[in-house]
Amino acid sequence: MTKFINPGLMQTSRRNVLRGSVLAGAAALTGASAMAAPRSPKLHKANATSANLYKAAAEQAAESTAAPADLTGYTRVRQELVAPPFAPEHEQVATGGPKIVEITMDTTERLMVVDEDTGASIWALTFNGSVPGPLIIVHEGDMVELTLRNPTDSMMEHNIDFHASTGALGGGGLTHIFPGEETVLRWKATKPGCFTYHCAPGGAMIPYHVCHGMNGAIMVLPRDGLKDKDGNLLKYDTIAYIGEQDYYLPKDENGDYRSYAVAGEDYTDSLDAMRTLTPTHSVFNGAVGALTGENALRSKVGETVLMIHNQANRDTRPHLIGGHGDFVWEASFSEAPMTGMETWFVRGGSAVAAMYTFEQPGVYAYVNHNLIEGAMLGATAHFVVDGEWNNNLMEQVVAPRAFAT
Ligand SMILES: [Cu+2]
Repeated sequence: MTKFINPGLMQTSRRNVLRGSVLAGAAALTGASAMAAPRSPKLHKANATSANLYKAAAEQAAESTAAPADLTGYTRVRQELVAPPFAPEHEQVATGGPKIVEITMDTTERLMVVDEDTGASIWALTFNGSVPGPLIIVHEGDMVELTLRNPTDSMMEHNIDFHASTGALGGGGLTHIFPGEETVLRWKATKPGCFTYHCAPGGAMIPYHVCHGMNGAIMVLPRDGLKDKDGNLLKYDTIAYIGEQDYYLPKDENGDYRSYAVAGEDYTDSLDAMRTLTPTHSVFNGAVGALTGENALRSKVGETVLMIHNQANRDTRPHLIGGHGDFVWEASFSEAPMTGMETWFVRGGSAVAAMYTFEQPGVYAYVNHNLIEGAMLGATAHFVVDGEWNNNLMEQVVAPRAFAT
């Protein structure tokens, strides 16, 4: 049997030499000059074991004598990924046989404003330039075939760990790419449900990348669609894809948010902020206000929305103020959904689907119902819903007035 994880017996290769330089260069980063070297991010000693584990997992591919994958009966399709909060074109009930779903993602590093009011910003580490990364949708039994590219102007090494996949640290051990490199990973979607994916380069770089936005979700639908507890088909009209992101942004001695010239320059400061376990921001879709006001989600009475909520790092508890989770899948789509939920739970490192049919017009706030995080740290979205008001469900019988004394 092949031993996949064996940090002590790594063969020398070009890639090992490159990764070895990462470990050997474990001196503190002190500024932009240190980042000029493309592989300068350091890993603390305590994280070396974790880093080695990720490196060693990559070796199983080269040394494997396993039989090639049987792709008989599969047809190839390409899925064009789109930016959140939108979903790629897809079928809710699969037609035809299993597919090899080809997707492409770039590990883009970009400066993003987190909160215009305070000037808080971050050199976000992203999949395809957005926080969260794009939503991927396949069916159980399909193959996901990802081409992952690291742009030549990147500062950092990246990879991807799919929680929906099986083996090699979720693919994390097989997808390490340096700036200017690409890799292709194919894996079979055997577990139906919503799942997180995230970058996981090893050691402290794992939370550093995840807390800089490098995460997203994949939905693996049952081939015959979503079902209620009696097996009846449940269809949605639209998807609202919401990624909740906790940021730990460094501040200066005056309490102002620091700014940095290049991605990775904040590494040491960020780790200090992350050690507090107290986020400075917890936002939906990358920034305060990304899904409120002009950016609000739109719907109408009678429309059924599937809200997909991803949180790669931290527990959260979505609540739709004025509405409900008619059907909520906190775990597998193979299980009957919970019904009539007021608030549902997203375990850190997972994604959850909640289905709701709007019955009243108006503005709904969709929040993390830790209300400190919802109202003060940014975790709020709005649905603006058009339609006719139903007085049978709610009516203001007496408008606010002074009461008689
Ligand atoms: Cu990364």
